[in-house]
Amino acid sequence: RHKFWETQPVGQFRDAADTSLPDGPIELPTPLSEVRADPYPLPAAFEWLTCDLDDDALLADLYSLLAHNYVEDDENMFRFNYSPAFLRWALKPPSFFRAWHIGVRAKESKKLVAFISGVPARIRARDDVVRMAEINFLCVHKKLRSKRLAPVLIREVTRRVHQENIWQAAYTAGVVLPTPITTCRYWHRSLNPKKLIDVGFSRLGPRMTMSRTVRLYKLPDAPLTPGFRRMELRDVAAVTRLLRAYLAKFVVAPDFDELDVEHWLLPQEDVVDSYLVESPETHEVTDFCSFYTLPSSVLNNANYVTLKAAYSYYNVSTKTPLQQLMNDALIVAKQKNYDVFNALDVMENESFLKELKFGPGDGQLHYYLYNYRIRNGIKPSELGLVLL
Ligand code: MYA
Ligand code: JJ1
Repeated sequence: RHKFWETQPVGQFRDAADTSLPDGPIELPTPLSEVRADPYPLPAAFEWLTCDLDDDALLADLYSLLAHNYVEDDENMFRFNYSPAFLRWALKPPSFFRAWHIGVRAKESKKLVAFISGVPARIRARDDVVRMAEINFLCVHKKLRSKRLAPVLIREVTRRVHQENIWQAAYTAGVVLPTPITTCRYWHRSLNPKKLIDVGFSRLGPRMTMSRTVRLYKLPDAPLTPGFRRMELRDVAAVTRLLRAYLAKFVVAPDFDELDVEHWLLPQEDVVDSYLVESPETHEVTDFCSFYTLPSSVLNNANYVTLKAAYSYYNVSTKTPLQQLMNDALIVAKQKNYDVFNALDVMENESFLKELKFGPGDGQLHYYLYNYRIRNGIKPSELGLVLL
């Protein structure tokens, strides 16, 4: 059934019943001298390209490949439209490897036709902090689909990760592969219901009019919690402490240090936004919330070309109730003109989704680890990891 995935060190569907297999690496590292030294062969018309994302022309080519060929919903009405600034942020975290930004070009035209990337991360699974690659942005041009190029890209990124003496990876996909550690659902909170209905993202509920719907989703003009403000560079240490203590509660979560927090959570216009609550009395940072910006292209609509979506990222509440904190996140997203606020049912998100008028989407997101077994998997609420 899975000619490629059957050959890989991932949980196989047939092992699901075998409770004797231990948690942890599926196969041991091999000596670096045994890691294949040269790139896997590509069909003759194509060549590998290690991408320099500081090169604006190359970044524009990557942006365009993804904008036209990356992930769509099941009815092909919307397609993710990651911005160039977002791609640079996502692919250049602390200690990134340029060799893990892997393109495939047509030899003759030099056109970028496929891509896959990895970035380094420390991810904790139960008590074990593991150096991993986070694999993302796997894309093959629509005209080159179903030619088994994806397995070549995956083998090549694996080889380059192994060259750095890293033997595990984490990734997400909308498709079912062997074998998810957990399956999450997307939830959506309308901020601009009229536009969402006009583009077919949502529908008018039964016995609802447009004006009742607009009223239903109305939000205050400004955040309600005293001391709620944007995160700044001076907050990195306090946010790192909050986040580390919080993520310790989950079975699988990133192990963030201050450099990671500065990169992944310090606000960048139209890329990532973070807010916190600073106690007006003690000036202590007690709560934190964040979202990233990922618009989608609206395919085939006469009135609109893009949908501006915010995606819930990492949130920590110690004093402000999580529901109140996320309501303030919705308010700032509305102020900033987002059309919809999306969240997965990971971490403690279930505790506010229904109350804050999120509704379940038609999309699922499966989480995977490569060469690391977690027997029986975990629940979405046990997952403390959000990939972009
Ligand atoms: S998920 C986002 C993936 N991208 C898209 O969905 C964009 C639109 N689609 C495309 O560009 C193509 O359809 C892709 C497949 C490129 C997805 N993850 O070349 P093929 C398997 C893993 O003939 P194509 C993300 O970025 C499929 O089961 N495998 O197919 C995370 C089959 O294998 P098998 C996938 O449609 C990526 C084989 O590929 C996926 O032309 C994590 C068919 O190849 C998928 N999303 O191209 C990658 N889709 O026969 C794994 C299909 O066995 C990383 N396939 O069923 C693993 C860790 C590596 C590092 C390890 C380090 C230690
Ligand atoms: O956005 C998604 N679905 C939307 C649009 C559906 C359009 C028709 N298919 C959706 N809308 C309903 C919203 C409604 C608002 C009011 C309250 C009730 C709900 O459900 C879905 C997620 O739900 N997105 C996708 O399908 C995109 C792909 C998701 C897989 C992602 C793979 C990621 C790659 C990893 O790096």
